[in-house]
Amino acid sequence: MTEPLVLTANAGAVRTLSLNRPAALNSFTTQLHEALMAELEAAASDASVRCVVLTGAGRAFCAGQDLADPSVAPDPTPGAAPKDLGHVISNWYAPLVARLRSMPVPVIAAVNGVAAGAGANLALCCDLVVAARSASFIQAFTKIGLVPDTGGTWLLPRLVGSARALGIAMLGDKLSAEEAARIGLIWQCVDDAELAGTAAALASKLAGMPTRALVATREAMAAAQHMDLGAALAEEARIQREMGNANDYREGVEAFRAKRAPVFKDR
Ligand code: T3D
Repeated sequence: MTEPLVLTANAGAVRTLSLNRPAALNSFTTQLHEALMAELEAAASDASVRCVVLTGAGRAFCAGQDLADPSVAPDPTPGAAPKDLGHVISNWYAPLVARLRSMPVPVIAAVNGVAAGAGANLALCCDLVVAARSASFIQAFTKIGLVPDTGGTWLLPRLVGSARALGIAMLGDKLSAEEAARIGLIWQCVDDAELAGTAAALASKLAGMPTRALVATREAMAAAQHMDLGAALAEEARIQREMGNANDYREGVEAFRAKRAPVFKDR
């Protein structure tokens, strides 16, 4: 029997998805895109899931596009027509980013090894990124004559400012997990042996929190990036009105006043 391209595991309300093409460092083929998208859809529509962890099987997180995939790799035959990479991005990577950024639950990237090209930006699209000390992030695009995709042009300057974003993207150098955490590209770098436990603890904590408020926080922060302060304040009022009408807010305040742990159920 062939191994699934995405492994799934459940622990309480946490679903872990592991990219599973270790021999090719979990690089993306069309089939891996299809499998990951299907698992993200399944997690999004399963009310028992309150947090998703994305990681890689084997020694890598994800090496981006599979450059040996004949549907995207340039045809070496003289005079062969170039492949339409715009089509690849519009059909696969852009929908993947949109799916991740609109998940109805928080998503954690547990970066277990190298994250290169689209694999690096796949991780950075997640809400929290925790990486093993031996992991690294490489904006590998310019090395093969491409520009950052999978949200990289949008994410990088927002995460680390345009000076660092341009340095990271233009040079394409390997950035250690430690350095990535130091400059604010990711949330946390931990010792390799602690990655799984740290990601599980973070996921379990998020799964017990008010999911709608967490997701609305992601959305509000993204939306505020292209607003002036006045518009952001108005948007905060609009969202807070919505949160204030939800059961989780009532539960949170009641639990606080009763000095007990809250039990959040909205999703
Ligand atoms: O469709 C489009 O092209 C547009 C979309 C673009 C999105 C992108 O992601 S563009 C960027 C694509 N990714 C890369 O350029 C990264 C290429 N890989 C590397 O630079 C290195 O492999 C790493 C720095 C990631 C890791 O280096 P290292 O020394 O730890 O491992 P390795 O020996 O290079 O790789 C191990 C195996 O994985 C090797 O296979 P082999 O020789 O053992 O059979 C290698 O070929 C394979 N592998 C690694 N990355 C890819 C890959 N195979 C296919 N595609 C890959 N991206």
